[in-house]
Order: sequence, then C-alpha cells, then structure tokens
Amino acid sequence: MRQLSATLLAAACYAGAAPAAVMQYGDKDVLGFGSYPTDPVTGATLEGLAPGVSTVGTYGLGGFSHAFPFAPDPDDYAGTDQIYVGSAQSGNEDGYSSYSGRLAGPQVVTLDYGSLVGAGQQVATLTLGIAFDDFQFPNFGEPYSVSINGVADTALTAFANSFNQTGPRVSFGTIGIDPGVLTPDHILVLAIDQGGNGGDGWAVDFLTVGVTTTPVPLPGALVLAVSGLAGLLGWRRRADVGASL
Ligand SMILES: [Ca+2]
Ligand SMILES: [Ca+2]
Repeated sequence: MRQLSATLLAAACYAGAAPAAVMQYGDKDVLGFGSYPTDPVTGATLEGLAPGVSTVGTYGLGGFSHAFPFAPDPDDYAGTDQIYVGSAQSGNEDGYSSYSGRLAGPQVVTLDYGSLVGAGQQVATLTLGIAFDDFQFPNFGEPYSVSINGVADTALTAFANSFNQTGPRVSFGTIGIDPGVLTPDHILVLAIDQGGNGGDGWAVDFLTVGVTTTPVPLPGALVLAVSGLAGLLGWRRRADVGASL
C-alpha cells in the first residue's frame, strides 16, 4: 500500500523538467542562393514566448538581400523556397508577382512538433519562427493574413505586415502562438495569404517551432484518491507508533 501510495504521490507531485526544444523545418539557404553571413536566428527568441509576443533576428524587419527569382529544390521542405502571391491576384507590385513559377496562395506549411512533447507532458508555450522573404506591406499596402490551424492570428498577421523588405530580402522573426489553437496531434498548420490585389509576392526560407512543456494535470478524482491514501498512511503510521509505545 505504501509503495502504491508513493508512486501515486510521485505522479501527483511530478514537477517535470519543463523541457524546451526547438525544431527547424526547411534549410537556411537564403531561398537556395547559399548561406547567410550571420545565422539569421541570432538575436531572436526561439522558445518560451507568450502569445502575441514577437522578436526579430539579426536582419531586423528589412532583411538580408539576395537574387531572384528562385524555385524550390525537390528535397526542400514543402512550402519553403517557393514564391507565392495572393489567392486572388489581380495586380503586380513586384518582381515575384510576375515570376512564372509563382503559386497562388494560401501558402500552407504543416509543422509536426510531436517529438518535442514528451509522454505525460503538454504544451505550455509554442514559439513559431518564420524566415519571412519579400514581405512589403508597408510599401505596397497589400495586406497579409495569417492563420494557425484555421484560426486567424491577429498578432501574427500584424507581425507579417510589419516587415518592410524593399526588394528580395529575407529576415527571421518569432512569435508566441496561443496554446488554445493547438491540436492534440501536435501538428501546426500555418497558412499565409494576401488580400488587396495579391500582387506583393513572398516566400519563406525556413521555419522553427520551439516548445516548452508542463506535466499533464491529473484528473481531480485521482488527486482526491492520492490525498485519501496519503491521509490513510499517516493515520496508520500514527497508529503503529501508538501501538509500539
Ligand atoms: Ca514582395
Ligand atoms: Ca530554404
């Protein structure tokens, strides 16, 4: 009985290591043109951000300049290194939007972060990192819209619309995602589209997901049972002591 109780108490009181880890999806290859002089995630917070809180890496909101156009390699992560335009394109604001290899939005990227969530753990925070490329809302005024798992994310949308990459430029930023929109399968579906005339083309070089976790709470009934067992053990211990006197 004591051993069982100790096991249950250990489970009930398990604080967990609150592990944190980061996964990268796609390669940091400047949309296929090579390598960055400085790791673009430098200075950005990759894990632990509260919902709506954002950071930018070393290339800021302006980005690192590169050539264009480009197309994904066969082994590129699906959705990366690919030029997109709005789902209802009716104009052309930049070179990307005229490139023959462009795809109509929404850009959908599926990110499985299940390996970051251990058994008995649940997601406490999820930090999404995106290497934004050629996002030019401040210049052209064609608004981006971003959703997570089908739910519009106003903070992430505002973040995407804050990049002012005047030309083919890429920079990395991160933002905290509301855990309430996450799904039990630990698969995040990012969708980026653009309104207006849809003619401000864009791409994503790579992405990251950083997760911190906490133990899954025990059901209330089990907590009560553990408390009851602990009380019973205490009563028996007191009774044993009394009997030995
Ligand atoms: Ca653009
Ligand atoms: Ca890439």
